[in-house]
Amino acid sequence: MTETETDLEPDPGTEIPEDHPRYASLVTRHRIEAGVDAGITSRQGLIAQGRGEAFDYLLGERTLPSADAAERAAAAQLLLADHAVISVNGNVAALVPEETVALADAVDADLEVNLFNRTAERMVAIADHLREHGATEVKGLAGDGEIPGLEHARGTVDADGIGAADTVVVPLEDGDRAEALAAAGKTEIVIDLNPGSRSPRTAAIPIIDNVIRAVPNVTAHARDLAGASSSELRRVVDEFDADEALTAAEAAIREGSFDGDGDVA
Ligand code: PTJ
Repeated sequence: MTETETDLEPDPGTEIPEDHPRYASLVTRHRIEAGVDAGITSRQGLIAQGRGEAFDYLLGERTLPSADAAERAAAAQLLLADHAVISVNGNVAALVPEETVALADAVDADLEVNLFNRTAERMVAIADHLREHGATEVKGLAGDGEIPGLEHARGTVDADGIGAADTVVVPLEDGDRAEALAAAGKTEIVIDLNPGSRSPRTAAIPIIDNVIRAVPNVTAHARDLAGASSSELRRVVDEFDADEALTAAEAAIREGSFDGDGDVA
């Protein structure tokens, strides 16, 4: 790590023992907390993480088969796209910077910082953070485009990034923006733990999974599908049923049991 590099790992002495039953959840919390301290994540990001965590708990903190199918369809859609962009906000940057850069490389997508609570300082801090984790080009700072139908700062995008994209990955997206992006004709891939949220319900491909598990799994599927023909990729996308995936996630949440594998502590 360089001197300027942002370290979001636990400080020595506050490390979480790997055999703790809630290890993954506690590491995630720490990363978000450190993201706030580093000026990457907004304080609202802490609340968003808490909300997501509650859904993840009810899902058993696992990738459902329906989410895995969505992740494969997302990989196929990204490989089919003419111009794919992965939107990065303060939570995604704190939780999965390296994994997001790896996904962009695997599917030849652009990375664009796009914030709900946009400040110049956070835009720059996130772009730097992604570069420190291997990104060569990060869009978002030009801010010379608009998503039609949104008030100024929330609609600001790069004209040659999200503005020109045919496919966008929007993890943890706000419902208004997800609807506006869909209305602008983008094929949307949303990652969100809440199957009832407007964003995944708007998406062509809703991924109901923790971004920590989802991003590397989309990359793994993309690597697996790298040699597939366009028609094979199209078939993977067409066979995916968004409504079915949302229903399966909701059923897992409503019908889950605390006695199962996702035991509680
Ligand atoms: O960095 P910014 O300014 O762009 O702000 C980002 C947040 C996430 C704070 C902003 O977009 C926001 O306020 O989002 P919401 O409306 O709170 O929605 C966040 C959604 O993400 C909720 O539906 C959560 O369940 C979900 N979520 C939270 N953590 C995760 C998650 N989904 C997947 N993985 C997570 N780790």
